[in-house]
Amino acid sequence: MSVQTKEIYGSRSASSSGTSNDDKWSESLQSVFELVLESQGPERTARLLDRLAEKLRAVAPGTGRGFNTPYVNTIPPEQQAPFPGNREIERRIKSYIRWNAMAMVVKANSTTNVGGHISTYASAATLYEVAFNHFLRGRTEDFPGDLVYFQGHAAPGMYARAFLEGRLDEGQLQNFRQELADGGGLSSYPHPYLMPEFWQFPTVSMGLGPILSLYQARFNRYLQARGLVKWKDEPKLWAFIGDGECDEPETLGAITLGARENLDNLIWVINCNLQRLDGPVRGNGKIIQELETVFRGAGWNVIKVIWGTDWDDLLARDKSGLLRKRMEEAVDGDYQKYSVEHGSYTRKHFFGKYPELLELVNHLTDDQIRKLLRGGHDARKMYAAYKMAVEHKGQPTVILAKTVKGYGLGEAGEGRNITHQQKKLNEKELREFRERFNIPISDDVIAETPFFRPSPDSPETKYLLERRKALGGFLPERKVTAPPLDVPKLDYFAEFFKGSTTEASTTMAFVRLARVLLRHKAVGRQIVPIIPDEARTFGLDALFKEIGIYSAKGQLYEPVDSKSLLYYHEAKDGQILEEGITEAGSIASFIAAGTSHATHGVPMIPFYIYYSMFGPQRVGDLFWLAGDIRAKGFLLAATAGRTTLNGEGLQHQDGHSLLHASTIPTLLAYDPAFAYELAAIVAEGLRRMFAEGEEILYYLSLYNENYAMPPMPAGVEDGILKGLYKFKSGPDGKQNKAHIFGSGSIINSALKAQEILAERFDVSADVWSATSYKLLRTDALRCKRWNMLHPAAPQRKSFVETSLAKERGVFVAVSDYMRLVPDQIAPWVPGGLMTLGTDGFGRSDTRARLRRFFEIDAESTVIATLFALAGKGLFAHQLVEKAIRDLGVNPEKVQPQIV
Ligand SMILES: Cc1ncc(C[n+]2csc(CCOP(=O)(O)OP(=O)(O)O)c2C)c(N)n1
Ligand SMILES: [Mg+2]
Repeated sequence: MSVQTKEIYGSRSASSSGTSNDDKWSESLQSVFELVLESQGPERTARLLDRLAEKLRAVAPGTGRGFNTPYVNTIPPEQQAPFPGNREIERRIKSYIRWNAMAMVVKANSTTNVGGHISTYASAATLYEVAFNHFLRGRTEDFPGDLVYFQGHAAPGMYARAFLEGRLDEGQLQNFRQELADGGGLSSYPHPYLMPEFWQFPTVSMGLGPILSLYQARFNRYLQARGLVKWKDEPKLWAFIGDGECDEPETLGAITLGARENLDNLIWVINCNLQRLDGPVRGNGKIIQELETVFRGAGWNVIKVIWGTDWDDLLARDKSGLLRKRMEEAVDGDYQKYSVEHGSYTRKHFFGKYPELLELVNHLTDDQIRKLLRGGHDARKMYAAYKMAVEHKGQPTVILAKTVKGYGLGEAGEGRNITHQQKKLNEKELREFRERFNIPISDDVIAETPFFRPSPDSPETKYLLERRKALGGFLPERKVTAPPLDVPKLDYFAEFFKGSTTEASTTMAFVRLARVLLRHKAVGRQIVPIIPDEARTFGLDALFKEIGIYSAKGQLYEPVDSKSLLYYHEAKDGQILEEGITEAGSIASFIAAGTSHATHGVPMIPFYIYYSMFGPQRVGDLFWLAGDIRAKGFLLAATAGRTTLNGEGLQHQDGHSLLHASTIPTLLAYDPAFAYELAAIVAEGLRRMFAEGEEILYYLSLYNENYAMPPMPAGVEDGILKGLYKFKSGPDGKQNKAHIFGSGSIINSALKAQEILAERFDVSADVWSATSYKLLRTDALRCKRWNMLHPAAPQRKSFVETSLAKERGVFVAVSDYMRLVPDQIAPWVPGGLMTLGTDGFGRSDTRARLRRFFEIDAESTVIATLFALAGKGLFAHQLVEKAIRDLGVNPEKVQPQIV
């Protein structure tokens, strides 16, 4: 620093503290900056500034502003696209929707306690209405429509709009959250399972909508890259998200995918009303600034819409920068307070901190100060942001729109901490709401909160319908248009029915099956193999080379293993979705592929193969959602079984995911033992889902234990599909009879026990393969219920009852899963069912030791069978005790299940 500059600006230490010195520095830098900007243009200037910032960091590492921009709108007024709509009419339409959305909830809760939300939509109405009137495109002949993820708790707003559009009637609105009422009602939230022609995407479990939208945006690119769809225009994906919802790991955890894959078809609109359910999202900070950092860091285009038009003038006159400074200083807790207080409070506490700011707002009354709009309530600001978002290239866009939660509710909830839960308004509050939004409802009926729909020839209805027509049609709407597929018949899988003496696991059988299917001319191209970084574990790496790994960028590098036959092959038209280590992302891809029949009219067949332990246990809510969204496809729970996956220990060994999976109503859970069972189930799944169009899911456990795969016995197909069939009868002429149900690779314990029982204990045991306890139980429950409700009619018998009716002796079940799995059918087994299973935490050890530890090996199965016989008085208890000793089982050993 020269002596002269030191004189002007003061010494280093003095200048670092004083504001006026800062101003001087700022002015002088500003003039240089303007010169550079004018002569060099914005891009070059940005580069030069970056270089300077780099120099600064060389002296003081870690300095700099990072990823934040000032707390003002990203789009300055002079760059704001003009609003093309009729603001007055749009405002009226929005007001009517606001009213009806509120009325639905208030009405429902005047006679019931079914709940509902008013304040979420109240804060988001402008975000939705500008989008509906100007951006969201419906489905047409050659365009699948934009895909919109509506924030779950804003559902009343979507119903209220559909009412104005004439798509829903008053009776349906009346029955909001009363789906079982006469004439039907409306589901609480977006559930395609419950309203299959209306909702496309379930969103209400926070975080799931956002992650689905990301992987769906990528899946849209995948379909295009593989030539499976040809669209006139590329659909956009819009996800409306809560600011509180951003605390969910599923919301933010995968956003880098958006930038990595240049998903400029994706737009997130985060409604930053600064509140969640209990209170402020970030009372002591600023959620918009925090999210900006995260998204900019992740490579997204960020558009902040913080201030409404009223603030433009104030900011333009803020020459000193003090207003910006004040905006920056105030935390969200302050802003929330300003939204509930009178204008005088904001004048005193916000502007009043600096005398210059008080002067800036001298011309405004307190009421005008109170009404200074936030950006998310200003249609002009939102329009400009959406326009910039849809035109942005190369990156996904996130719009951070600042709003007030419960906007318009006044003292009934606006900006208050209780607002999320508010579902009742008294008459005074209803009148205020009506006045504020100018709803033509008279005093004498207002207490009944009647719905209001302008007549079909009113300017509002005409305008609204014309806008939707111009944009291609109504939204949301779900339509299944996919054609049936000519799926392979059973004979296509002949090789699996023959059996093989070469030892193989069911996982290996599946890999073989996948390769055979990939070659099939009608379904091969539709198959989507999805893997979260475990292809090598499952032996699927052979597919890398054959069908390629999808990558939007192709392969920009020479793979390290390029010389090998099975090299890691990424390609623009690759078929595999290799997701990396993300089970949430992988199942999101599964859901995108498994709903393609409805979303795009293109049937796709996802095969998602993963570590069974990291299935529904890890991301159960997404599995559940797969049922709600009516996804189809195959879920392959590999490395199944608490003891079959040996060595790995407690956190890997799965002995319960079949139970998690069984909870999903549309899911068929199978635990097959042999290659032919697998083939029969997959063939049937293909038929039901892709030829018949059933919206169901198949869940199959796959094991990694090798053994000879037997040929399929005659006439067992039906039993395989229904859940139980006799695989191998015991020898004739024995004193006692028993039946052992085995599943998965543990059927081998049953088979070995069969030999021991015959040779050493004079027991003939039939071995059955139990492929699905869930299906057996569901069928049995169905019969039981029918019988109960038709007590005088001839009583029905379930499949399991019919199958076992003629069998005598005792019944034992053994599997690599918890006892609860076979216990499901115990009530229908003659004389009861003795179950063995892997209850308790896993251990690292060999299969043999693990199976003894969990008491599911052959010896333990023999003991259980003898004990069951003893229980019926068919075998002496002393002899069971002797057998325990002879078989080398320690009766005092540790019990795996401890509580
Ligand atoms: C996974 C999950 N956890 C909790 C809830 C319950 N819940 C519903 S809405 C809500 C608050 C939402 O706040 P925010 O995302 O900010 O949305 P806003 O209503 O403010 O727009 C909570 C906690 C839920 N729906 N999903
Ligand atoms: Mg919120």
